[in-house]
Amino acid sequence: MDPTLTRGSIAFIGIGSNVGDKIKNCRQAIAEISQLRQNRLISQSSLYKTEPIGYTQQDWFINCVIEIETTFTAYELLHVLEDIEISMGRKRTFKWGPRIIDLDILFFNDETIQCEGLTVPHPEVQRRAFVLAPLCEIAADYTHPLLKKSISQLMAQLGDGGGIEKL
Ligand code: PH2
Ligand code: MG
Ligand code: MG
Repeated sequence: MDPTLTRGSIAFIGIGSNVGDKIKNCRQAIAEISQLRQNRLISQSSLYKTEPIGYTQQDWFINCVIEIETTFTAYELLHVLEDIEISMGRKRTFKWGPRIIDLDILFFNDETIQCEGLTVPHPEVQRRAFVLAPLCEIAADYTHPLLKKSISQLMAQLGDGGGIEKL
């Protein structure tokens, strides 16, 4: 078989930053993910300025979502994303606290994975306008493998997408 025809997996990655030069951090993360020969950037949403969710006593975020084709497994991709977070200076503080860069696997093909350190689909997707709005731009018709609803249906279901602004 011609190896150039073998296809990898499709992954959607949520990107967020609320420390330092947030836009630059998101762009750098996208560049670093795309530069790996195992990955190919397929599409990229707009950047959004978003209000902090969960722990609200922190600065606003820049968020976006990308779609990649990858020959990494979900676990390999998780570790690659963690390495990029660390190389960009991310320090572990507390759950939902401020971060230079946060790289979350949202979906991996239509797989469901539940193990130490990795839950796919990301369990918060359907509750977060800062994920659904950018996803809607690049994958409105993708069906959530557990909820069996499209991204646009989940967005409509969430209702008020308040607290987010497309840049
Ligand atoms: N990430 C969190 C917690 N809260 N709020 C916004 N607006 N954007 C985020 O990326 C975000 C958040 C934990 O990952
Ligand atoms: Mg996150
Ligand atoms: Mg994370």
